[in-house]
Amino acid sequence: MNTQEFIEIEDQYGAHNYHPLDVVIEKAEGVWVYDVDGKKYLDCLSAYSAVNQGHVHPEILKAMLDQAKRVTLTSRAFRNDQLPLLYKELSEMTGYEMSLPMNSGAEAVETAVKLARKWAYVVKKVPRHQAEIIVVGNNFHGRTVTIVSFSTEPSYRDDFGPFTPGFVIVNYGDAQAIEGAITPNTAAVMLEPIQGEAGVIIPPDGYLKKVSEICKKNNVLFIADEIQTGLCRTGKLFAAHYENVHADITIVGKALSGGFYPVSAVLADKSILGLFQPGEHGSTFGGNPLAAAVARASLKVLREEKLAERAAELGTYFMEQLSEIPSPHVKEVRGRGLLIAVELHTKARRFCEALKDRGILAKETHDNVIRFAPPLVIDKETIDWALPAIREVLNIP
Ligand code: IF1
Repeated sequence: MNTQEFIEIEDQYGAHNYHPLDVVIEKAEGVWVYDVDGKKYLDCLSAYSAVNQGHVHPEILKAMLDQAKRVTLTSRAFRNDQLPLLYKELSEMTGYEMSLPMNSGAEAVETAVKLARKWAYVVKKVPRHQAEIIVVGNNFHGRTVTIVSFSTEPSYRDDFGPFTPGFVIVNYGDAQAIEGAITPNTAAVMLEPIQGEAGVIIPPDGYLKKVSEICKKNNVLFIADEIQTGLCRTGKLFAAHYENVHADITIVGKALSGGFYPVSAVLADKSILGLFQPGEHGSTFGGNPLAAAVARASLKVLREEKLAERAAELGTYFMEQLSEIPSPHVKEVRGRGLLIAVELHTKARRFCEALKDRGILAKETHDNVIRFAPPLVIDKETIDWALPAIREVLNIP
């Protein structure tokens, strides 16, 4: 079957909860993906930063296959030989004493919300069911009803109420607004160190540090959602590290599995994660041996291939080159590492379609922004290969 035939089947039988580009991918390797018509594309989305290690990384594939032949799922009613090793390797790599494994990013965000609320009631003595969590405008933390309860994007929340209470929304980038929103019932502040879905919004210098200090001063937990910005994407292990901030709770997902399997986790010290008692929280697949083996291999690739340093170096180069492209459409080029946005004066969709026609897959976000976030294993030669096509597209009438 060809592209059109696949699309017709998808349109007939599948819910239309996305508006994907008309490319039907049948194979992927490294930074390249291949469609059913035999066309080759440079992936500049990396499945929203889940494929930092490159598509079908051989080491992660081997770890997955080897583990799948042994045991895939034990449930947490019993123990397995992979999860303890993942716990230890996550702690050594991130500096957190403990972690709690889940599956999707949203599940890990929900876990962090429950953990912060429990900490408020048990440690801070906030009266039960009055805990407040401060979040920021244009946030994206997932799609569950609780999470969209504090979304400021009407299409993500308006048809899905009634909503979960206990969230206070302030402007992103304004540390004083956070201080002003703190009450005796505030459990935590939760935010993305860089707002991905909002269009790669980078906060003012010092913002994360100030928020962290305000949280410490007011006995409030700082929760960093690094599901998209973490694990080397922005040129450091965590984006919060650009300001030397070590959040009380850090949430990871996506590249934790290199795109092979849904694996997420909440990272924190024992004084916080030690609050969960047996049976209070969990999930069928959370912490399964297959997920743990895949995550261990994914983290190993990040370390051994020095993907943070690579993202920093190649991201700087890519952004410099993009910034030098003369174009009547470009308003701003911004980013950190290989999380790059080209903001246009106009809607970005048609430019993404034109890029697709030239063998580059990029996705528009928030209407006017083209996100360039290739796998971190990209090389300078491939960036140089892509630039002429990007230059051409940024100058279509
Ligand atoms: C979609 C967006 C990106 C995330 C952050 C939590 C989650 C995500 C910072 C939830 C997930 C994904 C979800 C996917 C598209 C993509 C996305 F455009 F939706 F917002 F990346 F920018 N925190 N982001 O970015 O993790 O439950 O998806 O594993 O829902 O369309 P998840």
